Amino acid sequence: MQKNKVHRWAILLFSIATLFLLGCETNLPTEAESQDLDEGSMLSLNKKSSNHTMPIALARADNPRDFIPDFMGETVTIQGVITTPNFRNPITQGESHFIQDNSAGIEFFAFPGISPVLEMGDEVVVTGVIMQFRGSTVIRLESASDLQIVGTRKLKKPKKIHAAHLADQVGEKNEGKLVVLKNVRIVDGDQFPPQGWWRLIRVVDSKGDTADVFIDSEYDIDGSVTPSGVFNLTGVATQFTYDTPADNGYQITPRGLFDIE
Ligand SMILES: [Ca+2]
Ligand SMILES: [Ca+2]
Repeated sequence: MQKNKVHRWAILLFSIATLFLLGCETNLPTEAESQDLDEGSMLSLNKKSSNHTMPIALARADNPRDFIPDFMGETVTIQGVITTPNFRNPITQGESHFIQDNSAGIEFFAFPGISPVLEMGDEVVVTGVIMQFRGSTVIRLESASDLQIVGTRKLKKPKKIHAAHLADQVGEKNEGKLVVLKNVRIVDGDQFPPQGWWRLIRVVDSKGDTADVFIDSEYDIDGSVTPSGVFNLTGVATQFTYDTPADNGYQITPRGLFDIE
């Protein structure tokens, strides 16, 4: 009898503690706070909010760090804004974009015919499977009913970074985010690709560090004149590597000539 009483008290105390912790965890960070949260600390946040979405930083968490997302193969729901045009041919390759919330950014992919056509600025709620492609953490849409466009938003200003922030290992922290490299120039000898071709080129910043720039053939940069002077380069921080661990191959991918100013 006494033993049962103790047992019930233990359950009651445990329940109170759990409720308290859940209460704490639903206090999601403010915009300013979440900029400072790294992926590890986001793990302490609750997966659920009122609409059962999780912060993107949590969806792409990698803790302890092995450059493989902890939710690999699992289904998650996120909410964010589409920051890029389609990186692929929608008919043959499907929809490929990046999505960002206040905590982080992530690549989005859907095979042809599954996703509605998405535009930059669309705010979406997506349920998908976390996967990895050439080192990039991706949320893959499995079914049309798992994506809702819930509004349209003005894109936030890109995060200012230096070329060194795309270096091996450290680049992971920015992967998926819209970023800007201020006052860069193209490394001598590198050129934009001809029309219809993609190419990896390099820029150098005022600190003398270089960053890889992926010029996609889907946009209007290929075939245009290579700038000779200094400019600000906006784009999404991307990754492409065949290595294990996938801790290198970070790049900036501009979305068009409007990202070069
Ligand atoms: Ca991991
Ligand atoms: Ca990665």
